[in-house]
Amino acid sequence: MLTGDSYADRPRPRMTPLVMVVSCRPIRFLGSFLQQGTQQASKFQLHTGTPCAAKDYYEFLVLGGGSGGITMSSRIKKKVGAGKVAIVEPSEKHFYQPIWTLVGAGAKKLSSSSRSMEKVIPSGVEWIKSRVRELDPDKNRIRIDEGKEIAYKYLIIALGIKLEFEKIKGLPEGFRYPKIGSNYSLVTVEKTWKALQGFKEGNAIFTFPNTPIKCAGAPQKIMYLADAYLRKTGKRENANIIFNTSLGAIFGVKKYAEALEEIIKARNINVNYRQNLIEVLPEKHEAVFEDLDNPGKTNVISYEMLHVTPPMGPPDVVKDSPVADAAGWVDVNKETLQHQKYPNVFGIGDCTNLPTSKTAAAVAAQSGILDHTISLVMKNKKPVKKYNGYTSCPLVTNYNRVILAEFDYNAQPLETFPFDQSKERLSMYIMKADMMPILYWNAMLKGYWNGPARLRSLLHLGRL
Ligand code: FAD
Ligand code: UQ1
Repeated sequence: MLTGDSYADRPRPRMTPLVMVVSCRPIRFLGSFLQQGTQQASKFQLHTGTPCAAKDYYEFLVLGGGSGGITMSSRIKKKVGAGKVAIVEPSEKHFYQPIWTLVGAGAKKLSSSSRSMEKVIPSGVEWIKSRVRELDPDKNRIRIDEGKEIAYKYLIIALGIKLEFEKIKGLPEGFRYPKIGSNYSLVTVEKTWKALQGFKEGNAIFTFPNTPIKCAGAPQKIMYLADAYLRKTGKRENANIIFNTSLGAIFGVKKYAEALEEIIKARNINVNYRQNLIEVLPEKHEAVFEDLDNPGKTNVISYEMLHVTPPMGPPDVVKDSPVADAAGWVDVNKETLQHQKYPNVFGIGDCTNLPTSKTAAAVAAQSGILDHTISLVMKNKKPVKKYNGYTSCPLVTNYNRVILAEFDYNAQPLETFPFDQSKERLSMYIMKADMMPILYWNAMLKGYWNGPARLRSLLHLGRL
């Protein structure tokens, strides 16, 4: 499972006429779990909630069945009705990734993070159980596995972000050894908890890479939880907790950065800025960091536990296509989410170049905006609703405490609740650990959650 083996690299069978390979029963295929994080590559097949049918054209094609893809397919299906929307997604399971922080700390079970893809795809939306291979927006069509082409009137791209463990020397093979884990992948998240439980004495190292990542708070959330766990089990005195980050600050929003700095001081955590993990030597339990401010200088640190946040980048199929900007992300208007060049193409979530923190909370807010944008574009009108960059990061600082960071494009706090959210609170932990998953599965994925903007207005009425 940890070979980095990819379906893309395998010899392909000769192309078979589509009708010959249509099947309602999913064929399991163990592919590159680790590389893709949430993706399970599978043999090409078409799969729908109701009858299995293959079409060459859909009014709406949604690429990716993650947070953005499922949410948007629910919303679009309500607009245009059954049979007109299809999702292209290879994975048999849909994952609620935000709970992986708590899985890595032993506070939730991994099984609680997933549902079968079939169950989350709305009825009346067809599931094309395949991988997108090529985008051809000039011809309004895409290509999937086996070379099959599908045309569309409107395209929604929600392909997420690509994990790039292989950019660190010694990984992903190094995950075969103990003492190392990563909350960012389905196959390594439980290894974090194993490493934490097995901790005896030495350095516990937590890393942050030199690329954009999803949920930029997650690399430090697991560190605070590890600190709490080691205190609870009487091992904290034997532990030196180190946060080695490529960034130059602990968090991008001043208000929350100041609160986190206090916690770091109080808990005796060592933070080293501008340190980027470049190699893991798992047999020697050593991690090698480059000093980003002193080119050529490296620091080697031995570890008793290592939590890796991998480098990340845009999915290859986006990067190599005309919808990408110079950095490889889907190039969308930052207020309307409509593509900058192709007016019938839209982007949502981690695969876009929206200049905000990549989170499911941001996807929720974006989905409300994109819903409006698409309604107007379908009527040949100009989109008007404007996304303000809302995103949120519940910074878990203990097994019963969260600082709820919420902010906009200008890195200004945009808080929902009428109290100071930079304080660690039990109520915000309960919201993160127990209420958010309910909201996600039952409201957001069904197209009923635009983020907390309305709730914020309501709760702040008393302040006006
Ligand atoms: P995803 O949900 O990742 O979906 C992308 C989908 O595209 C996947 O299903 C994938 O299989 C599919 N796909 C990829 N390539 C192809 C292809 N070629 N063809 C077809 N399908 C493809 N967010 C929060 O709001 N709060 C949090 O507390 C939080 N914590 C997090 C903690 C961790 C450890 C992690 C990993 C993430 C966390 N997030 C959090 C981030 C959140 O999960 C993501 O931002 C969100 O899932 C993004 O949604 P998306 O639709 O853009 O991508
Ligand atoms: C949110 O809307 C959301 O999307 C469902 C999350 O993703 C899991 C979040 O973590 C948070 C915090 C929000 C924001 C919601 C409220 C009620 C503040």
